[in-house]
Amino acid sequence: MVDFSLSEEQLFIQKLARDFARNEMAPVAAEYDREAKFPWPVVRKAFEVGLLSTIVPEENGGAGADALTECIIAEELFSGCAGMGTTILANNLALAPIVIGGSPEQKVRFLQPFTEKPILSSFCLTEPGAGSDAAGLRTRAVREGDHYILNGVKRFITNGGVASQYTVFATTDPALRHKGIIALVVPADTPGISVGKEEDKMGQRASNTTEVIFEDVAVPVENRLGAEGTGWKLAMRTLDGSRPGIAASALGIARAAMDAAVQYAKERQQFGRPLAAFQSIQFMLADMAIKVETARLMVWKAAWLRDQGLPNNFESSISKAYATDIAMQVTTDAVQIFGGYGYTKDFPVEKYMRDAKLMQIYEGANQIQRIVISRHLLK
Ligand code: COS
Repeated sequence: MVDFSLSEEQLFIQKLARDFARNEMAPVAAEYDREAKFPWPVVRKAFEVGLLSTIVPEENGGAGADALTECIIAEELFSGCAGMGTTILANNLALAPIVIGGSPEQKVRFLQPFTEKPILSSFCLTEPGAGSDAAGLRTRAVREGDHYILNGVKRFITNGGVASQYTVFATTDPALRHKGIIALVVPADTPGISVGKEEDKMGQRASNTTEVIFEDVAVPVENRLGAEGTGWKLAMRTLDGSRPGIAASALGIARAAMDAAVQYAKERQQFGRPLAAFQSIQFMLADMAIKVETARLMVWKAAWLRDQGLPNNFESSISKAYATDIAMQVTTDAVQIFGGYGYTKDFPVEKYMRDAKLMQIYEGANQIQRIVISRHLLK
């Protein structure tokens, strides 16, 4: 049986997130983007209405949102502002390894605080020399008694400069590649941690992207998630879970761009008729709808599999590559329909286009998704 209907709870949260995006994010999105300002007021409001850290399980005081609900929230938030959406959703990415691999005691310690106050967390995997080749990471964790001494640099870390807690992937022995990787939960006020360069980005400028530097940081062994050597699989399982959410986020940007283009095509008059009366424009709008609707089907399938406890690595990567690619196409076409006005900052479509670009790059570049997909076909 296939069922596309949402539960009452999902419909409620969809409306909540849609209203939040419309009322709290979209009206200030251009300002935060222009000034690359961090959206603390929006983060606090998101916490108040229950849209922050939604991944925290109910037994730890959270909403315990499943993968499909996360996707529904992501689509709505990103239709309001992708930079703010990334800020909010990066929290779930950073907390996911704890939800998946943490002990009951670790869940209380490291998840519960996120249900009590509006604080942020970062997923620290990427490094200057290890982006797509994540297993080549070099951040070193050397065991000394009941602590690991952590040394290394993480780069392109969302919420890096504003987080209270980091989920850090490090290696006990680089020669072991993925088998040497461990996951550590590290409070941001641990001595030896500093925030490095903040990126000045093309899009998603309301989000905070920085280096995080670890210099002789002593982390208790009890902060390790799972056994030694299991950190890599935890990272991969986390990404299988989060990539449909990224796909849904891209879908939110694409939908917002399509809605703006439809509206503009009905209003803008040329040659004595609205743009929408020209078949060339109608076909562009139709192609946008085809892409948005088919992307949502793939997103929901990838999330549904996850919620059934079924493998979704293949579908997760397809959803991520497809939805983020169509977001780039749809936003580019939206700019085209707006013409010269679309290229100005007087209308939101140029921002959608800039924001969409990052979706094809982060959380596994789309080339990486195609590696994953083709490995499934060829194995
Ligand atoms: N779930 C569980 N295990 C997985 C897995 C998954 N989704 N994907 C891979 N593995 C396992 C493999 O089965 C293999 O295990 P064994 O050693 O037991 O056989 C191990 O992990 C290594 O896998 P593989 O050989 O495929 O590793 P590669 O170094 O070739 O890398 C990719 C695989 C490219 C998929 C990985 O490096 C990747 O996802 N890179 C992108 C990283 C990323 O998304 N960065 C963004 C950070 S968050 S913004």
